[in-house]
Amino acid sequence: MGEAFQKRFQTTLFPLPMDYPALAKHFWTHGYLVIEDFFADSLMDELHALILEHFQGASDSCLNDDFTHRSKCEIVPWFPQREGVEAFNRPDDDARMQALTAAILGAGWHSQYSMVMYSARGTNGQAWHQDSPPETKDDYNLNRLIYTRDIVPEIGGELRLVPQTHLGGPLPAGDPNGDFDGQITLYPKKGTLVLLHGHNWHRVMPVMGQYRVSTNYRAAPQGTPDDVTDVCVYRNMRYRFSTNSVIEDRTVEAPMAGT
Ligand SMILES: O=C(O)CCC(=O)C(=O)O
Ligand SMILES: [Fe+2]
Repeated sequence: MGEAFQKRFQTTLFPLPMDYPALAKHFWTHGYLVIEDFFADSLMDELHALILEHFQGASDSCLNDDFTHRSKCEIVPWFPQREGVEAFNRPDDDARMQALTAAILGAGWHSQYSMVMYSARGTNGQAWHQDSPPETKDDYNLNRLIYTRDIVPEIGGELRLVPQTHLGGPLPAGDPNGDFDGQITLYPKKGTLVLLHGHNWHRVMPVMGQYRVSTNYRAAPQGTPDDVTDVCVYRNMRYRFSTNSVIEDRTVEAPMAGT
């Protein structure tokens, strides 16, 4: 695939009917896929209002302080479908979303959960990570990320990723936020759908203005364990959420000055 074609493909507004096999091929080549204007503004506004209502005034993290400190992750999650907030079923039930997911994950795929992620002003976003260990190659999640408001440079919270890293191994140990050759930065707009392989190296940039919100409809192929994302790989550790524990310390000693 030529460079110009790739660029166009990543940002084009896909007309209906979508070419699901071509989109799935693009996803499996690059480890991600961006489709602008996938969801109507009216649905985005409705979900956004519910998100703001939920987070109004409160942004206490359910993540413990040690985790927040070590992982450089300052995002507050909310699982609206678990609380019966029905409007959040609509993206999940969308026929195009389901067809696209099936084209990527194959028959028998399933939705895992939807998770709204809220980052307050002045927070760090998320350091580089893989949502699950890449060594078990066939166990992975698909992030189906929806943005109810534009991600813009003035606010921050850009999604940064390294294409094709879903095909390789673990993130190298090192600076949790250090740059990589070949990294790209996405600015998803209101209504954009970003599909991202859980083994792809990705991070969320710091949030400078107001707040930042994304909603992740996670899905997985048939046979994937429900706890596939229990262990997250960072550049300084592997962390198990169910036990709130660091299962591998990957801290790299900074070289001594003058050596
Ligand atoms: O909020 C985003 O843009 C990406 C968050 C993320 O890393 C994830 O949902 O796995
Ligand atoms: Fe992630």
